[in-house]
Amino acid sequence: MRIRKRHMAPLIHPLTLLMITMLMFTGCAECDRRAEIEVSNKFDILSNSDVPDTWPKGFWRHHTIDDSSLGADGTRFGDINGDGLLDITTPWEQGGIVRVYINPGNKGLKDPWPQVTAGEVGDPEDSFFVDLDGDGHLDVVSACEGKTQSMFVHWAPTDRSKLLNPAAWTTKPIPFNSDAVRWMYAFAMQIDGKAGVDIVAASKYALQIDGKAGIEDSAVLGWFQSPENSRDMASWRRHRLLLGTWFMTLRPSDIDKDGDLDIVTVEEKGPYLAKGYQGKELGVIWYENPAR
Ligand SMILES: [Ca+2]
Ligand SMILES: [Ca+2]
Ligand SMILES: [Ca+2]
Ligand SMILES: [Ca+2]
Repeated sequence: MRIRKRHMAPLIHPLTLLMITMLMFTGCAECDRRAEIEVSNKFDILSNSDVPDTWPKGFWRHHTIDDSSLGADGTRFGDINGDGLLDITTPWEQGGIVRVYINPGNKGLKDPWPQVTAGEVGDPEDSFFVDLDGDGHLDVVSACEGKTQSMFVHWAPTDRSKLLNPAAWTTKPIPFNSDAVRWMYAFAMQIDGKAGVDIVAASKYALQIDGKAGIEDSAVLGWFQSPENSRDMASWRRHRLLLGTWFMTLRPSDIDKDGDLDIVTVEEKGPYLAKGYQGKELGVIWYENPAR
């Protein structure tokens, strides 16, 4: 979401000013709201009408799928309703929601898409589709940074007719016995060849936040091991693979063509380096799967 600084102070009618002044001294909730407005007037979020129809002029035309929340982040595709058209899942980091958008097909493609809030979590940075319990219905996993620092599963309704009903979705955290970390990116991959599909996830360094997570071990690439019953959240286990600094995009790919999936990462050099990681080169990196 782009923001721009306002060029002009808003003109305020004298009566409006009087009302605001009166409200400022009443100590009511509306006062707080007014104060928020005063602060937010410093910035103006671009609305649809502010965005040019095409960019560069006359070329690419923009169509908004959803602009109703804040901080849209790692958008990913999947056909969640089985109609052959790719749908979208997007976490809204500042909005604290994870949404699924149903591709309406050619007729409605240029309008806002039908959508459902699959879950409400803090600071979701990434989300992706995966049928985690193997029931034939794609679920959504979200990875959170900020102060939340958790992974969540948003279990999809088994009744497809309820896909757009937020009450039919169930959000559960994946607990892990370790310091919390600021998760940046995650994807599904069968790691151990056992039980269900597992989750590979990576994070970025974290300063101490509310007494959680030090910088020395918070930037990690690791995986969450699915138990036999993936809905038994308490039985999920996390395994660390290695330390890093600030993992960005992750991709599974058999880079060396030996028959197992390796992991491709992009690692940014943050201001803090994890202990034992000083001097390691950062950039586009692939980690070879030791299975073969
Ligand atoms: Ca679809
Ligand atoms: Ca499922
Ligand atoms: Ca597994
Ligand atoms: Ca390989």
